[in-house]
Amino acid sequence: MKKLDTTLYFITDSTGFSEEEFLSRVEQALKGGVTLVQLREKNRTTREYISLAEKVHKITKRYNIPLIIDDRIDVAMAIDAEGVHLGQSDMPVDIARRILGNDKIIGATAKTVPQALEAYKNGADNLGVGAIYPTTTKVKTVLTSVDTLKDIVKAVPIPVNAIGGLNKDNMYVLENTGIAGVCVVSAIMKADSPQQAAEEIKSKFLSLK
Ligand code: TZP
Ligand code: MG
Repeated sequence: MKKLDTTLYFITDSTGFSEEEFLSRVEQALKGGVTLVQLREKNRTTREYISLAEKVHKITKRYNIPLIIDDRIDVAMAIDAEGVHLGQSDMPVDIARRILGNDKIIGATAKTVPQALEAYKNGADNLGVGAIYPTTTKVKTVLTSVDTLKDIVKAVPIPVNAIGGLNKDNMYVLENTGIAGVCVVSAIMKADSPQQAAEEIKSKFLSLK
């Protein structure tokens, strides 16, 4: 059975942290109540990605939280992660679904209603939509309006998460959008206390729902 609670979807970024500090921050975020973790690594060799993914997976399993691997279905399969997240330039969702089977979580990025419908029809379990605000995290993205976010939520029956520049103080724009949750990188990753940041963002989001 796929367990999918995307209320507080924490996407990691190890840039600038020692491995020890990085893993500690991931664990603090889990203590703070994140409901899904995505390992997102853009500058590692396959071997390094697998090695780090194994370490993160050991931690997420202790908290019974699914681990999603960004971009790379080979890395996800290598460590038996719970799922993958695929962007518009990554492996197409239908092909990934054929390879991974029905038990794995496949998330997709969508910035428009047609992209969302295509991902859903091809077997995506959940969508990430954004960037809602400009982001300091290294990513090639454009802004997505809150209106488009609402249209996407109406168009597909799967959980939709907002992403991009979100923190506890600017999430109010997501009120009445119908989203299932928020995706956050730096507001947790770079917080003085990732645990407290996760707690605050989660309760803020739940208060908007
Ligand atoms: N896709 C759209 S924005 C983004 C991704 C991966 C990064 C979001 O990072 P942050 O730090 O929460 O703005
Ligand atoms: Mg990607």
